[in-house]
Amino acid sequence: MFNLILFGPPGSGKGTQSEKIVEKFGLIHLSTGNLLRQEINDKTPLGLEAKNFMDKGQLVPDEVVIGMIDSSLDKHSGAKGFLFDGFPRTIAQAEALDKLLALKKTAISKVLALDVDEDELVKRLVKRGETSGRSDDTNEEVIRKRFSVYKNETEPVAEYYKEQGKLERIRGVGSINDIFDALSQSIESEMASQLSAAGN
Ligand code: B4P
Repeated sequence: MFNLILFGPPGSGKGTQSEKIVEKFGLIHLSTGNLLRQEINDKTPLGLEAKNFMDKGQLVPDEVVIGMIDSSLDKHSGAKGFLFDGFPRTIAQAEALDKLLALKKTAISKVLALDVDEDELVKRLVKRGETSGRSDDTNEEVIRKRFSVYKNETEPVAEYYKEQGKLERIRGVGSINDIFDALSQSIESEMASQLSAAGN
């Protein structure tokens, strides 16, 4: 299996690039942000709980998102691989993901981190807020809160995967297609080395 994490701060383009990656490489797209927004739209108890955290720019509790990922992995047991978008966002989530994948006799193949500076991110999110109807994008204070949560709780996850030798940083500024080309090259080279390792 080929399991990829697309990592980066809020608004770095994870959702945008994920759609193109899953189409090209045939991976199953697991976006915890999308899964949570679906629960909110469906007005489920989980969605109502999650909305309280998301509207304040805070992370939803680990056990909630880990449970969602666990059941999504089970739903797609025949998949050739997964693209994790916006997950893991804490060290506890990263450790839980490693355990869930080990149970399925697989592991994370690669972590691609999109690097974008904060001023560009705020610009993108405020612009998206004008049309998306996402309540976490309309207030600059909430957006800034999401960055501070990212720095404190999520950025250490990059170090976790760096220690495993799986992290690669890609510049996330420029045209969407140029960034996609850089991501694709890295995925193709990792897939090739996974195949050659399997052949040895
Ligand atoms: P997410 O849904 O993951 O969203 P995001 O981080 O805000 O955005 P993303 O990086 O996907 O940006 P996008 O491509 O859309 O999280 C939302 C909230 O859910 C979190 O704050 C948290 O509360 C909760 N949550 C989610 N997962 C969780 C977890 N694992 N644990 C706990 N809580 C969790 O791009 C943004 C904008 O930029 C778009 O408008 C796009 O058009 C534009 N854009 C993209 N690429 C561009 C480019 N190259 N140039 C110019 N603009 C570009």
